[in-house]
Amino acid sequence: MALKYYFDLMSQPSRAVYIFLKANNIKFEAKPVALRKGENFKEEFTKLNPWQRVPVLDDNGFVLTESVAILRYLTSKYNLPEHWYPKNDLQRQARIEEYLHWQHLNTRMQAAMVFRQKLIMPVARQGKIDEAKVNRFKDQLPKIIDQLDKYFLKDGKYIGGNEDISVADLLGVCELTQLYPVFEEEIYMNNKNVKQWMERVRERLNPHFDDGHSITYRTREAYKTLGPKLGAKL
Ligand SMILES: N[C@@H](CCC(=O)N[C@@H](CS)C(=O)NCC(=O)O)C(=O)O
Repeated sequence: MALKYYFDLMSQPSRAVYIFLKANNIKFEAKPVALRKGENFKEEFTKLNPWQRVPVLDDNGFVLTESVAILRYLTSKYNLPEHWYPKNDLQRQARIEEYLHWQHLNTRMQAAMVFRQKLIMPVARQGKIDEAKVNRFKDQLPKIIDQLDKYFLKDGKYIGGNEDISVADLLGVCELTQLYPVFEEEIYMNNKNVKQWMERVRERLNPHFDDGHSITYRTREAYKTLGPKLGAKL
């Protein structure tokens, strides 16, 4: 099989590309990279991606990093339906691009950092959470959820007023589900529009959405009993 996909389902962009591949019935050879075991720092993986990060796609020797680039590449290569990434409608495409650039310092950064501070960083601190650091990122989230609601989701079922799902919705929802294992999902559950959008995306992509989130759901269950001590056991 020509297409190899390197991922860890605990990584938000990895999940997004995994769900995308499954939902579009694109066959691939799965190459899991366990970040918790430091497999991304191994020599073989570093040769593939010098930044030692997932996701990575290897299409018959053509190696591509960065989830956004991978999703766009797959959309063109497999000539997927326009709704995923509109190629023939400049303004619809630009709306999706707008989110893809905005996400980095907003949904992506803040949700990832809350997760990191609540689960990964306590490993070095005997299971203790630095609440001030958690709050520094968490405090930004209500503003970001509000911007999603009032700007990106203001006139349609999906980001940018689209009637059907795009890569922006997929990446956006996978970022926010990173809050789920550490019980911070009330941040989006309290916003009806954002909550309904997340559920819409999940339903639109199931069974692949839940399959791609199986580890997320399991981690939540384990966090219930172990809390931040779970990080050391991952
Ligand atoms: N902008 C990149 C982000 C990739 C990234 O940050 N991956 C994280 C997991 S979500 C990673 O591999 N981290 C490994 C590490 O920090 O050691 C993308 O969207 O693909």
